[in-house]
Amino acid sequence: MKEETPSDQPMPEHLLDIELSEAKKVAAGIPAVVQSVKHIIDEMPIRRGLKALNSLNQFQGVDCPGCAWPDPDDHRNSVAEYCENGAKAIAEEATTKKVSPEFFNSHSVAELLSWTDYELGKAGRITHPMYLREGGSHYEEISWDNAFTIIAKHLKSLENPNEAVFYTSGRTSNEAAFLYQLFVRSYGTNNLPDCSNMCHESSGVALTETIGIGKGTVKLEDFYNTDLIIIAGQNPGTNHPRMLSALKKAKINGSKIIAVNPLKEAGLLNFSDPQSVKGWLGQSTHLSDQYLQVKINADLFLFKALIAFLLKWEEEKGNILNHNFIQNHTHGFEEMKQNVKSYSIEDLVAETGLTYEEVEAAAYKIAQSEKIILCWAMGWTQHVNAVEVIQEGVNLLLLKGSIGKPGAGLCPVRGHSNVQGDRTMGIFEKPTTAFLDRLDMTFNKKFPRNHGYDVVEAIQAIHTGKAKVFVAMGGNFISATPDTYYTSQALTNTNLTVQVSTKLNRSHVIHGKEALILPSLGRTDIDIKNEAKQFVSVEDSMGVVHQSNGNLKSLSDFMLSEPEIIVRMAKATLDNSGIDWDKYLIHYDNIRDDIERAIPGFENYNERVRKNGGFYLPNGARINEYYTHNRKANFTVTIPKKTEIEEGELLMMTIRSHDQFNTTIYGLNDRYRGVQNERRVIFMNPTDVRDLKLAELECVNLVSNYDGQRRIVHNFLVIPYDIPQGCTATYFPEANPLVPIHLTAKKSNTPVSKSIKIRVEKIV
Ligand SMILES: Nc1nc2c(c(=O)[nH]1)N[C@H]1C(S)=C(S)[C@@H](COP(=O)(O)OP(=O)(O)OC[C@H]3O[C@@H](n4cnc5c(=O)[nH]c(N)nc54)[C@H](O)[C@@H]3O)O[C@H]1N2
Ligand SMILES: Nc1nc2c(c(=O)[nH]1)N[C@H]1C(S)=C(S)[C@@H](COP(=O)(O)OP(=O)(O)OC[C@H]3O[C@@H](n4cnc5c(=O)[nH]c(N)nc54)[C@H](O)[C@@H]3O)O[C@H]1N2
Ligand SMILES: [Mo]
Repeated sequence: MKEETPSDQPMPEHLLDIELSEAKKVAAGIPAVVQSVKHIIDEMPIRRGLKALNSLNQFQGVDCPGCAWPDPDDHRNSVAEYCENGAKAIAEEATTKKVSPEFFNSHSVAELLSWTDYELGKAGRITHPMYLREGGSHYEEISWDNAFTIIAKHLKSLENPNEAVFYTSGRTSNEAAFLYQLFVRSYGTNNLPDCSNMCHESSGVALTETIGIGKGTVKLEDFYNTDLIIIAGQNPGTNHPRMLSALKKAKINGSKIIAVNPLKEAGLLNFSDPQSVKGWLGQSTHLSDQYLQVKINADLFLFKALIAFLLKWEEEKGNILNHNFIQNHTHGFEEMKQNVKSYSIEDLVAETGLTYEEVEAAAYKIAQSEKIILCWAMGWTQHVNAVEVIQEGVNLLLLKGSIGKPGAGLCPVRGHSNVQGDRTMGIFEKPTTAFLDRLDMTFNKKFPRNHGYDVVEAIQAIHTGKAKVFVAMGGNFISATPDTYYTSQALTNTNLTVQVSTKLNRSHVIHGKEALILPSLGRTDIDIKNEAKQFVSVEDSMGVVHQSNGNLKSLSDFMLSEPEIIVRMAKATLDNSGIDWDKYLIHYDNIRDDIERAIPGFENYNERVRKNGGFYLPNGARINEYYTHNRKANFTVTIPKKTEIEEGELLMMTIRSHDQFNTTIYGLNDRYRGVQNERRVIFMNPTDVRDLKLAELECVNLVSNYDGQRRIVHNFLVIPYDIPQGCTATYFPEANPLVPIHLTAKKSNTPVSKSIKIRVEKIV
């Protein structure tokens, strides 16, 4: 067996300041308002905070960088069209704390490496471009021109453009994303991995195969006119809090809700609306009518069982399935039916950790509903069989004809605020021929055809020396990716790492031989070009494209907008691209004009994006047009497999606490789950705690063991918790070193961050 991997995050000293309390049963309410205000005043003068918050999600305001949940089409609250975690996202970005050249002067890279992600992020906004020379101990200030010269020198010196990798995180605007892919493809590669590869890639693959579009099919208004909402593998109370307002409205209009989750998440139980008088009085709306506390990654068994009930009742009494829809719009019904019937319901249910009666009751609610919305997020996308799980969900909706009509449909709830838009703009390592053909026509060029690396392939390519330069448009690659030790070995091998960033993070201190940090304006910052205020645009989780207008003066004159950084990088690197890069910085309308020419659905972009609320992109499945190979919505035959667990092993999911945005740690509390002051924790079933002879708050090491490689993280505190036996939860990114690089979802290659086999080791 290979030796242990020294890949832990630095160990905080405060480990034993932890406080536990009862897990909450109601989300939001007054505590959410209090927290919003607290996070803002910790970071900036209150006037600046109010200015940012008051414009958040308003028609001509800032699009919240918090998540991709859509804004209401019709009505916006004139105050507070945002949530607690939106306020935290604003506090984080609009902070007046500065990471200046003096900061880097007084803290060496080696010292910063000993800071936790939380401490790094809290240092403030990066104000100047910084350069770390080969062998250097400190980042030094550098001019923008010199920074671009260094990038160009490295990119031009590669033997082959495929030796460079260009990552994107999901906050990048449509305008910046379009320019970025244009630059990268003009340079000569499709190496455009993005955070989607670790996020909803499985949804994109599953949906493209079955309904011909890699996006969801619902609009927000569908929530207000539906019979049943199923929310599986998603924690909206923390990660999409504004969804709770939509759920509340759905409930008032008579919809039922079924939650499918190993944890009893507060935001799926009850919602106390801080924007209503009742909420202020402490009254709340009960959300889930049924809570299926399923075992980790047993959803495929569960959904097969639900379908088996529907098929059984259809045979017994009829009137359960939508035969018209199945006949007119789908393909593969008989095969799917025969497959499901080959399993016994009892056997399927036995794998879920639920009782027969519970599953039957859920199936009954489904049978009775004509309009169903299915929502899911990372609890479904980050398993080996993620694509199949989602496709089984699609099967269920197809049986009920719950796609392509109002009040029903598929709703993969996206993460980053513009992750969906970035894909639409061509941030994709596997672009379609249709996309490239149209890009060729628009620019009268021939762009490269061979597919590039996704996130996992990129890490492997860098590790083996096939890729040598790494550029990131936002994000925090080292903390977001799996197998932290392996990935850090890879990154430190590169000739150059370039991070376009707003805040300091671990990817700045785990770097290539040379490294650049390029500070960019964020969503909240005013962006002026040619004396005119510019806006950018984004696409939300439901395919609405709309503007985002920053309204705060930036902290430093040395930050550049992402479009400007990309244009200047392109001009420094490309000798004869034949593209008029300068025009894009005269006015961003010029970028949008080229997007309109290159990408379908953006007709009259500049005009339509200026309308309040923006515009919807075309979505075939929403109107029963399926752009699949057979022009039908396709049923899928899936084969559920049990995760083989050995004696003493437990299954671990890595999840988000209430005080973080991905790798950005806002604070050390997870209020709804009743954990204060600590993130190095493992939630365990009390019986497992007892069987393993552990005690509450005992400090343990966590070990995973794949292919003879022992991976370990140290010093986690045990929290007995209401979670099914055999299942555990830790926070992302602290547990990422345990996720092996090669353990990825079939077809989507997404790291399996939600079902890792681990052992809990006592510290002796
Ligand atoms: N405040 C805040 N907002 C965010 C983010 C953030 O970090 N903070 N991140 C953004 C991003 S990029 C994304 S992708 C989304 C993520 O949003 P979520 O997907 O809600 O995020 P996770 O915390 O990963 O939660 C996964 C949920 O799935 C459940 N789960 C895990 N495994 C399984 C399983 O096998 N079956 C079932 N049924 N459930 C399971 C977990 O218990 C948890 O409730 O949120 C976005 N919004
Ligand atoms: N174990 C485990 N791993 C996971 C997950 C999990 O659930 N479990 N979730 C995965 C998911 S769903 C995702 S989406 C990824 C997230 O992966 P990433 O998107 O790479 O990570 P973030 O933490 O969102 O990136 C935060 C950094 O982005 C920069 N930033 C913020 N705003 C801007 C901006 O406007 N412009 C620029 N240029 N930079 C900006 C800041 O410097 C900040 O430090 O992580 C994945 N990793
Ligand atoms: Mo995500």
